[in-house]
Amino acid sequence: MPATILILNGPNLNLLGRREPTVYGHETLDEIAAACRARGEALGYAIDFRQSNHEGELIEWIQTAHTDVRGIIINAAGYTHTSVALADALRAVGRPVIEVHLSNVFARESFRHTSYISPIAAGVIAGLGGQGYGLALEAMSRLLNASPDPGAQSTTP
Ligand code: CA2
Repeated sequence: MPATILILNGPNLNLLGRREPTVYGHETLDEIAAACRARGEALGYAIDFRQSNHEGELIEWIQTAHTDVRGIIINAAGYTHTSVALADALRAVGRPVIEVHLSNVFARESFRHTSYISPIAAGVIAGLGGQGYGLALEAMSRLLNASPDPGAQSTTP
């Protein structure tokens, strides 16, 4: 079974493509998920792509990330700027994290310039729309290749 990259999406991202296209574009979350699965397969990873409007559900998914989850890509949406609890869960799970935002949060209201997740993230991608997820997958794959899974069987005799 291929190793898994968990991609988490926070509140209201289920509305993508249907509301506020001038801010968030025309692509739906299902379309982004399909592109991520294809890119993940090409990179040799299974993609577990999820969205929730509930902080506790996101935290439970992080806490129960299976041992085959090697890395986490997250667009925590509004919780990015508010949730110490989500950041604590990401820190505790001990997997590399890459933070993604569709919009350039630094060109928007000042409350979006603060992220509780950035200090624990290996990197942050913002402002590139749905393609940010694909770029995050490429970066995660490189990160994981640079630090192989300690639990993996060695093929060297
Ligand atoms: O740019 C991003 O990806 C954000 O994470 C999106 C969040 C926002 O609170 C962050 O500051 C930046 C908002 C997600 C709401 O998504 C919608 C999509 C379509 C219509 C309405 C909301």
